[in-house]
Amino acid sequence: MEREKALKLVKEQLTEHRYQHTLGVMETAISLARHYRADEKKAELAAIFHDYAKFRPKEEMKRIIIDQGFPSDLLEYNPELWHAPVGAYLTKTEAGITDREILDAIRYHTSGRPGMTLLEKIIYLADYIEPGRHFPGVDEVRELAQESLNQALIKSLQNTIIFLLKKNQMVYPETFHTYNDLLKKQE
Ligand code: DGI
Ligand code: FE
Ligand code: FE
Ligand code: FE
Repeated sequence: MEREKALKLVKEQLTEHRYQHTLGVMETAISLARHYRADEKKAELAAIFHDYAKFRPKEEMKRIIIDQGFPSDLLEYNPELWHAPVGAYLTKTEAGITDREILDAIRYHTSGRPGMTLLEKIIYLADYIEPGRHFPGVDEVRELAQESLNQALIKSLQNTIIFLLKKNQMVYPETFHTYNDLLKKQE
């Protein structure tokens, strides 16, 4: 699918703010893909669709998670986690994108997963460091991302886990599993 068509489909689903974020993720993902020799076209499409489901009603997301057999424990954790697998599903059914690597990069862009692919890592990080993001620690992750995708990912997962702990929020176990998996692979 061409960039213009993909952007048009996504724009209809998002607020202007979230659309601008999506453009930032797209540019960042393409640049990381070039840097780390991943497929730039897949990075572009995964980035464009990564937040496709962000504003779907909770009831609709819940139904899709149940009907499509996504892990039902997701429903016990923060609803912020739901738009990732639901986004992968809707990108397939509504936008007609069938590429497994693209759909998995969308699916795992919030929680991560152990054994993340190169494309999954790129989308996860691009989402975290795109130019519109301004939270504490983001510049450090931007710098790390130029040197090592894994080190940047480890730092961003640490930041996210600490952020959730400080807000007294639960942490989805997959986020810990992703973190542990990357640490294990350091040496
Ligand atoms: O959709 P975005 O805002 O662009 O970013 P995202 O899909 O990475 O969502 C991140 C939000 O999800 C962030 O505000 C923290 C929240 N969240 C809630 N529970 C968890 C979680 N993020 C992770 N990684 N793990 C959780 O358990
Ligand atoms: Fe998201
Ligand atoms: Fe993220
Ligand atoms: Fe996002």
